[in-house]
Parts: sequence; C-alpha cells; structure tokens
Amino acid sequence: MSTKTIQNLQINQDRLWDSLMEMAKIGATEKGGCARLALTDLDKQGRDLFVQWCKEAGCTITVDRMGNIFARRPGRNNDLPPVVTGSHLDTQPTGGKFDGVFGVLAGLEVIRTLNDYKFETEAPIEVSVWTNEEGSRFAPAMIASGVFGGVFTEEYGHSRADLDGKTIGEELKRIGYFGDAPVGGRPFKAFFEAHIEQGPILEAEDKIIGVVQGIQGIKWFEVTLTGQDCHAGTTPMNRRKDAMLAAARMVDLVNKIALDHLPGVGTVGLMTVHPNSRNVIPGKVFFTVDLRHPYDEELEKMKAALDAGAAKICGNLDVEYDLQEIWNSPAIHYDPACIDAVRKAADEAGLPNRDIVSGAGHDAGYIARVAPVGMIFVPCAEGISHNEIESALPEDLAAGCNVLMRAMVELAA
Ligand code: HGY
Ligand code: MN
Ligand code: MN
Ligand code: MN
Repeated sequence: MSTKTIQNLQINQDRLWDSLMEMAKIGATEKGGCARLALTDLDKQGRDLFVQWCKEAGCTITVDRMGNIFARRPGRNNDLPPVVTGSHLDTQPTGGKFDGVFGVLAGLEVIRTLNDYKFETEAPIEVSVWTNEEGSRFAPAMIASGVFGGVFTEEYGHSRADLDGKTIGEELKRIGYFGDAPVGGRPFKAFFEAHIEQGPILEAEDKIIGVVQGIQGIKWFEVTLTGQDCHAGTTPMNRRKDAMLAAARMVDLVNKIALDHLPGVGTVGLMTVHPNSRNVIPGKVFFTVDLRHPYDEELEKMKAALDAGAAKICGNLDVEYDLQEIWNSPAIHYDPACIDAVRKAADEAGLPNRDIVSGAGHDAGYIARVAPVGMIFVPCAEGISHNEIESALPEDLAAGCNVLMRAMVELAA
C-alpha cells in the first residue's frame, strides 16, 4: 500500500483542461462546440487519440463487439473485478466540449495522477468509452452500454441504422472499432461516471458537486402523420388533410402534457416534412417525441395523454397517424454505497454538494443493471448543454475529478 493516503493526492487541473481542449479540436465547430457524431471519422479520431493517451499512461486496451473501449491500469490483484469509470466521446451535432468527454478524460486523469504518485490500488482500474451514447445518429441513446447491461441484444445493437441506412455494425467495422471482446458478462466492482450536470441547479445553488441518486424515466416515440399533398392555392381550407397542421397541434400537445405533469419534460426535437415545398400542403410529417419524468407511473400517464391527444387531433383533421414507442428507460436508482463514497469524497474535500436526480440519460444508467454505480455532477454555465456554447470552469472540473479519484480508490482499495 502506498505511503500516501488518497487525501493527499490532487489531480493535475491544467493537464485535465489541456486534454479536454485537445480533444475538443476534433470536430471543432465555429461557435466553439464539437460535432463528433457516433462512428464517424471524427469519432474515430477522438477514439484513436484517447487510446494513444491511455497507452502512454501504461494501460492495456480492450475493445468489445459494440466498440466500447476499456483502458486498464493493473492493480496488485488483477483477478479482482475492476473499478471502472468512463462516459462517451460522441457528441450531438451541435454539442459542447464537455458532455461525455469530461467523464472519459477525468478517468484518464485519475490514472495519470495515480501513476504520478506511484499509488497502487488492490483492484485494477479501467476507463471506458461507450459507443453512441447520444442517440443522435443512431437511436436509441446509450445503446452500447445498453447491450453491455443486457437491455438490448448485440444483434439489435448492430442493426440500428442512421437516416442514411448505415448500421452501427457496418460503421464499427468501417472505423476499425468492431472489437472481438464479448459485450458485458464480466463483473465490475463498481462503476462511476463524472459528468457536467447539463442543468441549472448546481450553479444556482453554488454547489460544486452533485451526488447523483439516479436517472429519471425516459420514453422516446416516433410519429408519422399521413394526410394528402395538395395545392396550397387551390385547396379550400375545409378540404385539406394537412399533416403539418396535425404535427403543429401535436407539438403543442407534448408541451401541454409536460406542463400538466411537472417536473416532467416533453420535447419534439426532430421533424421531417414531405414534400417540404412552400406551396404544397404537406402530406407526410415524421417527428420524434422525448418524454421524461422521475416517477415511472407519471411517465405512463404522460404516454396515455399522448396517445389520446394524437387520436383526437388526427381524427379532427382527417389525418392518419402511426405512433410508436421506440425506447423505454424506466427510472434508475444508483447504489447506496457508491452514492455514499461520492458524498464522503466531496465532504472530505470540503466541496459544497447536494443530492440530485439526473434529467439526462447516461451510460451509467444501463451499467447500473450489472454493477454498483455512482455518478458525480459538476456545474456547467447556466445549465446549458447540447449546445455549442456549453462551458464549465477548470476548477469545477478538477474538483469533480478529485472526487472521482477518491471514490474509485476507496472502492478499489
Ligand atoms: O438524451 C440524453 O439524455 C443523453 O444526453 N443522451
Ligand atoms: Mn452525456
Ligand atoms: Mn448528451
Ligand atoms: Mn447523456
């Protein structure tokens, strides 16, 4: 056992920040964000850089059949299940520099710091990168951690296609990350994910650490409305089958459902219109619905209201509709011992903290099905995320990384 106690160890704030800024150059956007969609060449570049850094830190690398990457630092007893951390490197199309990436590079910084101090852990430590967390290019979100957690089959995971019909399996092969390790089926002593809050609470309350209790329930739907393409000038208002009007009313319905079920939230984020011509009444509209609530029974009520509202709106407008629930992720509750380890680390470091439930989905949510899990949140400016202006303070990121290191070492002792 190293002579130093973990309390004396501090991560290197500048090195963490520099790594984040270096990674942010891959897919950098003009407005200061990142566009590194899952399994694109840019995602490959980010993965390759991460693997290079981990090898430089003395880690061995394993890639599984869903492209999940595991960088392993040996402990004294490598037969023990590892303590794992990590998150994702893929971003939204107009994503920021920190969503996901912070959790991956905070894990690398923990390894670099333990190396600096020659600090040995009993169990091995691993840093993981989970494929397609965002669910932007391929739905659903968190699909690869979902396969690892036994929620989706590997076959389903490989079959999911983007809007151009390219599948995850094909893209993994194309970028060279279709690994040969089986997906899941191996124990973790514990899994921790560090992440920006992506909401306004910590900043508003001057807290630096969020002790994450779990994740709210999430349901994703796909809706196809079919009316009739017709001339915008010659078709009287009482003879239209206007799919766009039905879509507009359903967007308002989703908003009303959320407001009727607070603190639930409802979002229509993606919409395609056919034929998408300014003087044709749209005959077909496709859009997505994202409903979330901390309590599953409330989320079911929101779904029922969506079903009933869709029938009424489309019946009144003589528009056919197809409403499919494509993803259901019930509310997730994290492991009490991991939660306590996070809170204890934050308290010992004198960091103001509070318990919090995650509004966003995270890979940790699915890993919680197969391992004890904890999460650490740090503030981001004005709670803005999934936006190119996403930002966080170096000292807050370093504080979160120190809490991560202490919690991991406690579990790996
Ligand atoms: O949708 C989510 O909550 C996550 O950011 N993928
Ligand atoms: Mn994320
Ligand atoms: Mn995200
Ligand atoms: Mn997420």
